[in-house]
Amino acid sequence: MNHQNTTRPFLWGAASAAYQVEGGWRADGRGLSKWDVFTNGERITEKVVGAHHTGNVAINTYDPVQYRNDIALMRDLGLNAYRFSLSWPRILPDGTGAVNTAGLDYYRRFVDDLLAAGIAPIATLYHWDFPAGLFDRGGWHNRDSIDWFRDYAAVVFEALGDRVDTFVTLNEPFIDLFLMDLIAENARSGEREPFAFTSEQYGRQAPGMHNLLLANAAAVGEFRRQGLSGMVGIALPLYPMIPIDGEDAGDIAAAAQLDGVINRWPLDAVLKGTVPDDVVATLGAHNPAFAIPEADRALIAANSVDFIGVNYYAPMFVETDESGPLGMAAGANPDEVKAFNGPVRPEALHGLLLRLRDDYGNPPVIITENGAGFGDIDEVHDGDAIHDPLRTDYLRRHIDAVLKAKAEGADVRGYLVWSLFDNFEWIQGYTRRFGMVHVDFETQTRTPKDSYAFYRDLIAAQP
Ligand code: GCO
Repeated sequence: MNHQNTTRPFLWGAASAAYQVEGGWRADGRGLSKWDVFTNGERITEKVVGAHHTGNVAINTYDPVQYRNDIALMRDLGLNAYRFSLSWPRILPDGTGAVNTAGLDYYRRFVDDLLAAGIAPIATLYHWDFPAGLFDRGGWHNRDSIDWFRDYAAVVFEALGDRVDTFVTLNEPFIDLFLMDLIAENARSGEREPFAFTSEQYGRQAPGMHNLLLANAAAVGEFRRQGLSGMVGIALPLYPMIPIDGEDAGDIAAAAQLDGVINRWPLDAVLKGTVPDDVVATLGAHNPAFAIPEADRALIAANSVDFIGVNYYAPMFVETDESGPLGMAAGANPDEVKAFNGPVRPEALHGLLLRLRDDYGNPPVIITENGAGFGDIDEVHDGDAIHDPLRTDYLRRHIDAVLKAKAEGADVRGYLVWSLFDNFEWIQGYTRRFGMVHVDFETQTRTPKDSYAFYRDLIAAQP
C-alpha cells in the first residue's frame, strides 16, 4: 500500500454512479448492462415500488451541456473532488473485445472539464452495471469475470491514468451480489418476495463475492503493472453490527457473524491480503463447493489497495432469526428516526474509523459515500427554496464524526456526500431522493436544497 498524497488537501466532494445519473442508455455505441435488462426487460422496479422506472434517461449527465451546468453547481458548492463511475458497457459494449472510442471520449471530456473546474475526478470502474452479455454468461460467478474485469481495467487505466489519480475498482461488491442480484432473481422468479433471502442464496453468492475480491486484486495488479502514480482502492459498504439485545448471546454471535461476512471478509482481503476462514466456513455450510484455493490466496496477498473507500450510511441491528439467511435478521432498529438506509447513528461511523485505525494499520480512508434521504417530510418546497433539515442534520453530525476520528489519528483523506443530485435509486427508482440538489425528473431542472448551502458554507469554513 502506498500512502502517497499525504500532502494533498482534504477532499470535500460528492459521489454518483453511471447508471444512476447518465441516461444515454443507447447513445453512441453504448452496450447494455444488467440494469438495462432489469429495468426495461424484467422491470423489477414494478415489483418493488409498483412503478416502471429505468435509468434510460436518469438525470441526463451523458449530455455535455447538462453535465457542464452540473459542474458549475459543483464549483459553486466549493467541491475539490467528485466521484463518478464509468459505465463498463459504454466503454466495452460487449464487456470484452472492441473498445467504444465514443464512450472513452465522453469520459476523457468529463474528466478534463472537472479538472478545469479545479475538481479532482475519482473514478469508479464498476458500480453494478455489469455488461448484459457477460451477465448472461454467469457474471461474477464465472471465473472468467476476473480476466474480463482486468482487461476492462487495463483499458480504463491506459485511457484515463494520465489525468485521474484516484481510482475505485469496485463499488460495494457485497450489496451488488447479496442484495441487488438476489432481489432481481426473486422478482424474476416470483417464488418469494423480492427481499426474502435464504441461506442457500447466500451460500450460492459466496463464490461470486470471492471472484469480485480476485477481480479487485487483478485490477490493482494491472494498476501497478502500468506504473500509475495515483491511488487505487475499493469502496466497501461497511456496517457496524449492533446486537438487538446486547445481553443475548445469540444476538451477539449473530452480529459477529454478519460482521465477518459483510465487513471483515473484504477488509481482510483488500488491506491484509488474507481470507478469513471462519467466514468461508459460515458460507460454505450453505455451499459445500465454496473453497478458496492457495493460488487465489496468493493473488489477494500480493495486491492490497492504497486506500479504503468507506460507504457508510448506518449500522445494522442484528438478532437471531431461524427463518433468516444464515439464521439471523438484520436491519434498522424499529423504534427510531430512520433515513432510507437506516438509523441516524454518526457515532457508529466514528467507531468504524477507529476500528480501521486500530485493526487494519490505519490505512488511508476516503468516505466514498455518506448521505441520507427521509422522504417527502424532508423535501419541503417553499417558493424557490427546498428545506431538508433532516438531511442537513445528518450530514452535519456525520461530518463531525469523521473530523473527530481524523483528529484522533485516523488517516481520513476525504469525505464525499451521496449524493449531489437526486438520481435513480436502483430498485426504488426515482421514489427516493438523496440529493443536496433537487432534480425535476421530467424537466431535468436542478434546484439546490438547504443542505447544499450548508455543505457550501461548511467547506468554505474549513481551515
Ligand atoms: C449504495 C450505492 C449507491 C446508492 C446509495 C443510496 O451504497 O447502495 O453505492 O448507488 O444509491 O447508497 O442508497
